Amino acid sequence: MSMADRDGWIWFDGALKPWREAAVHVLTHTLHYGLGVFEGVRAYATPRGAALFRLPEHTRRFMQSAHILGIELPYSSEQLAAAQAEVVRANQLAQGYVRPLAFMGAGKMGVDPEGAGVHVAIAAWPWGAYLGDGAMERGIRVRISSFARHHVNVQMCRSKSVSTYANSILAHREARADGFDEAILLDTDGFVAEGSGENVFLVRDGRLIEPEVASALEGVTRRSIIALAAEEGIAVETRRVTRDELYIADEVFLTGTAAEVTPVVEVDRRRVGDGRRGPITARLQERFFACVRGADARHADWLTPVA
Ligand code: PPE
Repeated sequence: MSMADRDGWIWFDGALKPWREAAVHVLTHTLHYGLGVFEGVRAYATPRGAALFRLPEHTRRFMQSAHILGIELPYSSEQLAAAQAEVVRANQLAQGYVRPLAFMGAGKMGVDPEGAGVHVAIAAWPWGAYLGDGAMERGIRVRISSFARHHVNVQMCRSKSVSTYANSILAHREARADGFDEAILLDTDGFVAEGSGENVFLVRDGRLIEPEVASALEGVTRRSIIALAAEEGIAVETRRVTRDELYIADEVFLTGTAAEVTPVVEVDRRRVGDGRRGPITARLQERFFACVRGADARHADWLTPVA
């Protein structure tokens, strides 16, 4: 079923519209020039009904993404947070994925977006395991991309910008065509940056290591995992990471709203650890899924019930 042809409701410029009517003109500025930002937020089924995971953090990043690119959002963070909950409710989702998007309109053509107009849409739909069924237990196989992640002065990576994802698509397609599940990109200095749609972690000698996120997105899932690791007494290091360090890591995993916490068991046809999900990855997955399902009272504040 096409994403455009569904029953349901999409919040579009301040009000819910029937799903099929949430459409734009072909001369929409962002379609041509790529100035736009988005978010991805998961709603999970909890004992209190559907709840959005870390809604304030995602909403804040949405506002900051727009700020970085000079897009003036015509809504407050309170309005945007309320709208995201409204979309989950209106579509009667017990769980799902919420996609806020801000883009420049069809007011004018030409690189200068002044006068194009800013639009905001929020859709939500059910979305299962991002990297395939069974990936959470079995783990996935990745390759280092031949494409570099953006230099920090090419595409500013603190902004979750639509244009960043052409680079992600190149990397992901290359990896899939070569028989891998996902790509990990290096930065322009050759150090590990991130997955096409995920942050990367590795485990060495019981310590959790995350690459510096200079040319990666500051992931909300990543931040949650770092907090959970600290509670588990696992030391966390942030520093530059090389691709060969991934080859000799005891464990590697990816984090993201869509990918959640996905183990990596092979990098560039080299087995990671013993080729199976490692114990620290399994422990952090368990903690993460307890939090998102509302089964960990310590992190009840990470959930915003939509009702
Ligand atoms: N890096 C990239 C490039 C990225 O796209 C994501 C999320 C992350 C890191 C992790 O960020 P966070 O979700 O805050 O933990 N990728 C989104 C888009 C996936 C898609 O295919 O669309 C997501 O997971 O929602």
